[in-house]
Amino acid sequence: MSLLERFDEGEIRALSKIVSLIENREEGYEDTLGHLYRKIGNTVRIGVTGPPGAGKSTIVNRLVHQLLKDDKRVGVVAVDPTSPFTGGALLGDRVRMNEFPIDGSFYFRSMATRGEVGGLASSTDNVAVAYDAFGFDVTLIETVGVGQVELDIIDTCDVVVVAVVPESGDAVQTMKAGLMEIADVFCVNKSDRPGSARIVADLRMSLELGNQSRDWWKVPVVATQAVKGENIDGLLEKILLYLSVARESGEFERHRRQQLEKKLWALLQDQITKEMQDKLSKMARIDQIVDNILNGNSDPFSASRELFQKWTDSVS
Ligand SMILES: Nc1nc2c(ncn2[C@@H]2O[C@H](COP(=O)(O)OP(=O)(O)OP(=O)(O)O)[C@@H](O)[C@H]2O)c(=O)[nH]1
Ligand SMILES: [Mg+2]
Repeated sequence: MSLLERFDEGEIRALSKIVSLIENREEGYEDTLGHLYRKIGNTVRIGVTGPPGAGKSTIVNRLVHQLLKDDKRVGVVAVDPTSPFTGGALLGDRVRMNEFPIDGSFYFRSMATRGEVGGLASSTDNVAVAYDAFGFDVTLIETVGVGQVELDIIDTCDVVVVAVVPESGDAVQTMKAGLMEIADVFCVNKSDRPGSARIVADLRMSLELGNQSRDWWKVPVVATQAVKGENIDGLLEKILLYLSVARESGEFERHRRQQLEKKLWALLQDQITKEMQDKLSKMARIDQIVDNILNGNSDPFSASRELFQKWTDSVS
């Protein structure tokens, strides 16, 4: 049987191989994805983001348990900013994820960012496509939001959970970190810690006062103690509520269309850039152009305009 046939049969090792193929962009991965794209659309993607150590992995772990209990098939992608081989937190994740079944109802993959931010978003999205084609009901994506959100989680997920802890500071700091505008559901984790009730109230008030950009959804703030599994059902309830309200309002569909359109443009842009560079580096002496700029005889703006003209002339 071919790899794709085994994948279609629901063999987890085939999924694992395909995910590696996609992640490493091995030859032929685009054709494989093209094939997978024909049968997707049934998986909901839940993103969990927030500052380091907020408890994202613990929350994801608990959500997986809950979803498996509800007879859902679940895939997880954890995007870790460190290498998979040295990241301590990541090894921790691995161990904890080992407690799950290997009967095809669960799969976990972690991906290292290794600094390559741009490519990561599309790799994560592509892996989620494989999960979808494999038949998971839910894909959970964990990513760290440090200062600014590294992976554009909104472009990859249907719903975004932002996890914060009492130690992350108040609503103003959350806003500064850019987490306020991306949250569909807020989760204040480590509710056993002092200051938890205060940050919940603080976030609720800020959300109330801030101009909520959506008239169809009021961002809820849920307090959890993930390490004990406390109120994870409450969190899941709000996530599912968001998804059903989004579907009813048409926002779900609109968002997915927007994601696809963005992906299409990004792919096209990659292709154009590559082709343009290939062509222009044959047609023009880039090193000489750089020399001219350095010598004060040209500037990057006019040089790029001239190069662009050269390229458009060559393709017309
Ligand atoms: N006290 C307390 N500790 C918690 C809770 N949830 C998670 N933790 C602990 O917080 C630490 C960090 O949890 P993780 O789930 O690894 O956090 P994370 O956000 O995934 O961390 P990174 O992926 O490294 O950013 C672990 O030691 C957890 O056991 C909680 O509700 N209360
Ligand atoms: Mg984690």
